[in-house]
This record gives sequence, structure tokens and C-alpha cells, in this order.
Amino acid sequence: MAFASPGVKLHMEFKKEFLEKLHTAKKIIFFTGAGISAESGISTFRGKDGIWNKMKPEELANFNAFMRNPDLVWEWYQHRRDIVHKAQPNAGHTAIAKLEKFLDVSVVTQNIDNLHRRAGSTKIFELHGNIERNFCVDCRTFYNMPELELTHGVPKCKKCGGLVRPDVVWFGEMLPQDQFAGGEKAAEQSDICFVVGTSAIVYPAAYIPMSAKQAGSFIVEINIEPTELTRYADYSLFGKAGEILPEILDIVK
Ligand code: BJW
Ligand code: ZN
Repeated sequence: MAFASPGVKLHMEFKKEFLEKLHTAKKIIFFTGAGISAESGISTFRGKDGIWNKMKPEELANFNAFMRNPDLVWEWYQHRRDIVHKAQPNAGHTAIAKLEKFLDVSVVTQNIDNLHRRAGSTKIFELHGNIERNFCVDCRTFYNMPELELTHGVPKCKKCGGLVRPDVVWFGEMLPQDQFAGGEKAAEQSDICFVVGTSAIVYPAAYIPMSAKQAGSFIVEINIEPTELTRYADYSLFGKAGEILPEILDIVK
């Protein structure tokens, strides 16, 4: 039994095989999902506090829904942008960014919230887009958030008058090819693949840790509960990403 006195940090006990892998690893990847941003106050999609318990994804996160009711879908993303802008990267994002000082780190994220970049990570593959970017559905002109003149409802393209949508990947849409290919390559070349805060049920993103495993990488899951990935993981750490990742940084540095 360990006793914590004020100012004394308690360290988790990690299994020996993992510590050995960590000490010899050169390339690592973090495959992340909504759970890593939960401690920044951004809701996850599924689970008891997930946003999609309150609204149906098929009503909002697909192209037909946008074309049927563009103002509603735009307002939903505006609401989420407000939350993201007020949020700060948490100890989990920051630990991943700091690991770059010691190892070759790639971040392959399903998140659209930009928090890995704001935390300081530099090699990031965004599989599902980024909420800060938008594009015209007709002529595909891109608009960063500050460039858009925001009035009520969905903005219109300055070039052609078409509807402007967020540059995120909705159900039934292809993932950005360069981001997926880059993420898959990083996964295949990794010595350790950390799978952090994702239910791992959305494809093709969920193939990333599978590709890593097939290529011989050591799969470490970090989640508050078991997931679809758990049975494929070499090591599962159950707890909050914002608490476990700083401990891993402490071991490496
Ligand atoms: C913590 C924590 C803490 C909490 N610490 N942990 C079979 C094979 C291939 C495809 C399919 C298939 N069956 C169906 C499909 C299609 C579909 C799909 O995968 N559906 C599944 C639901 C079954 N996929 C697609 O449509 C994709 N495109 C595609 O397949 O194209 C090919 C095609 C083209 C044309 C025609 C047909 C096919 C596109 C998928 C796009 C997903 N987009 C979204 C929305 C993005 C925009 C937005 O944000 O609004 O991406 S959906 C949503 O899910 C979002 C997320 O990135 C993604 C994954 O969610 P994530 O990150 O895992 O979050 P949660 O909430 O699920 O989990 C959070 C986890 O955190 C939990 O486990 C918690 O326990 C944990 N947690 N707090 C650690 N503190
Ligand atoms: Zn246009």
C-alpha cells in the first residue's frame, strides 16, 4: 500500500514488458479519439456522456442532412467550435507533444478539434478533418474560420455563392487520402502504437492500429473502459488519458 503525502507524486505500476519496449522504442504513434479531449471539456460521441445520446448522428453528420437543413447543421458545428475555442489542451495532449523531445512521435487523430496542434505536436495526421477549415460544396474553395463572414446560418461562397460546409468527414464520405496513407505508414513503422480514448468502432480509421499490429508494433490501449480494441491490445491501461500519459512521459524523460 502506498501513501501519498502532499507534493509527492504517486506513480503507476507498469508491466515489465511494456517498460522494456518503451526503453528501446524509436518510433511511436498515438492513435487518438474523442476521449483524449474529454478532460478538456469536449464531449465524446458515444458512451454515457456522449453527444450522440442527445441527438441522432444521421440527422447531422452526413451530407444529405446538410443539404436538407444546412443552417441547422452549420449551427451545430458553430456551437461545437465555440466549445473547442474555449477549451485548452490537457495534460494528455501536452505529454504527447513533449515526448517529441525524446522519440520520433506521430499523432494519428480522429479528432477535429485541433488540440494536438495547439499542445505543440508537429507530426499530425487528421483522419476526419479539422473544424477550423471549411469549403464550398460547389467549387471547393477553402475558407479558414476567420475568413468567413458570419451572419445567421450557413455562410455562402464568395466566389460562386455555394454553401460552405465544415471540412470534416461525415458518414459515407472518403477520408483524406494523404492523411490516411501517412497515418497508416507511421503505424506500420512504429515500435509502439498507443490507442488513446477511442471506441475504435468507426472505420476505416480503426484499421490504423490493426495495421500497426500486423506490422509487429506493440499495441497499448489507454481508455477508461474496455473497447472493441481491447482484445487486440498487447497491454491495456484503464484510466484517464490525462493521468496516464504524463506518467509515460515521466518514464521516458
Ligand atoms: C476516455 C476518456 C478519458 C472517455 N481518457 N479515454 C465497416 C467497414 C468500413 C466502414 C464501415 C463499416 N460499417 C460501416 C461503415 C461506415 C462508417 C462506419 O464506420 N460506421 C460505424 C459507426 C460502424 N464509416 C464511414 O462512413 C467512413 N467513411 C467510409 O467508410 O467511406 C467509405 C465509403 C465511401 C462511400 C460510400 C460508402 C463507404 C467515414 C467515417 C466518418 C466519421 N465521422 C465522425 C464525425 C466527424 C465530424 C464531427 O465531429 O462532427 O468522426 S463520426 C465520430 O466517430 C467522429 C469520431 O472521429 C469518430 C470516432 O469516435 P471516437 O473518437 O472513437 O469517439 P467515441 O465517443 O466513440 O469514443 C470515446 C472513447 O473515449 C470511449 O471509448 C471512452 O471510453 C473513452 N474515454 N473519456 C481515456 N478521460
Ligand atoms: Zn464556391
